[in-house]
Amino acid sequence: MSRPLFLLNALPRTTLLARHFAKMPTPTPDITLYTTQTPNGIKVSILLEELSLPYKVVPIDISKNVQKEDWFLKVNPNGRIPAITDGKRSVFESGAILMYLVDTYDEERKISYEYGTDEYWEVVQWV
Ligand SMILES: N[C@@H](CCC(=O)N[C@@H](CS)C(=O)NCC(=O)O)C(=O)O
Repeated sequence: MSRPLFLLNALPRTTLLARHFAKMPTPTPDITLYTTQTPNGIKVSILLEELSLPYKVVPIDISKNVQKEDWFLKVNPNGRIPAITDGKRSVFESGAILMYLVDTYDEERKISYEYGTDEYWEVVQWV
């Protein structure tokens, strides 16, 4: 008997959808942003503000190579800002952070699009 592969397409593929189908509540944000005033850093701040998410900021002085210190490499082994922690999870790479935040917290789709739509894939290309 052939496997019903088409069913895989019906599975929820994003965190938001998975939670929706499992009727799980949106997690409470516990976000710390490690950043400085650069375009990559600022774009994460903009998104956090757009989603009205609470967050703490730890300024990282990249002129003093703070981003290469051992404690920071535990947050981002790549040794660059921006990075975030959300509870025990850490996420680095500005594009990955944007995708993580909208997928986890933009339940009302204020600034993101439903998975699989034309708009969703257009955004992914820019990210
Ligand atoms: N592709 C990365 C680039 C990160 C990056 O290059 N960050 C710079 C500041 S914008 C940095 O930390 N520079 C210091 C270094 O590379 O040591 C992202 O989008 O997050």
